[in-house]
Amino acid sequence: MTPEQAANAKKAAAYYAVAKFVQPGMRLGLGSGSTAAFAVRALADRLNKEKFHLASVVSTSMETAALALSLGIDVQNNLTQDVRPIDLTIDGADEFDIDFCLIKGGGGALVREKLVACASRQEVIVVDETKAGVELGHLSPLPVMIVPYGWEITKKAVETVCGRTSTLRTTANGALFLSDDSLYCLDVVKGAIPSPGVLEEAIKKITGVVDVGLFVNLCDNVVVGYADGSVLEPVKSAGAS
Ligand code: A5P
Repeated sequence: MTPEQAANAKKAAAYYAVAKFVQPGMRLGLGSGSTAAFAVRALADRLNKEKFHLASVVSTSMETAALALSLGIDVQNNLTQDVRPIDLTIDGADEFDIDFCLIKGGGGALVREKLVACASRQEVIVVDETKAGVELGHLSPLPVMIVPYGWEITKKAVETVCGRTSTLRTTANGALFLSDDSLYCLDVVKGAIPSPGVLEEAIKKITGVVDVGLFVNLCDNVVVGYADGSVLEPVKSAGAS
């Protein structure tokens, strides 16, 4: 896909999801990443046109909060008790499988994204067509957020549990990547993840790990956008809980 086709696909999924799932009066969660950014724009467009009120809007990253604010959406940047339970969160993903398990964290926002997903009654994932897999792990590295202190020890432990090497994430200009919560990010190299829940649990037991980009049983709906502007909502596999 060209960058323009990818943008078309992301935009189509995001605008469809906002039109279909957002209702007046809801408590909303806003995801992070380039597809979720289209959802923020779609929400701003709907609010400007339809002038309805939302009970609350919470963001999963400082970047999303800044975008929402710039578009006139009254957003808060912390998951406080008064915005819970969230009725609906619309977020992106790096990969989804037939059970709607996800890999997230390509943008390094996975800890906040998982906190918001766990607090949400409905999690809708918007993606372009390149994110669909039968089994997780083949399309995207697996992000693991760790505390900076002792990171080399944590990195080794993560690699042992995953049976694969990892790299410490850096930014485009070569600086160490730091999340909104001042965490480092390990990217475990691609490879099959036959049991995402088992791997998630094993990685989370490692001291120094804050969370991993495996989202299991947290996604209710997926909206896939295509380069021609069409969208599809795949059905969750019958085996999934
Ligand atoms: C942010 O940390 C991620 O979880 C994003 O939701 C994910 O990387 C998808 O991003 P894009 O929509 O930019 O592909």
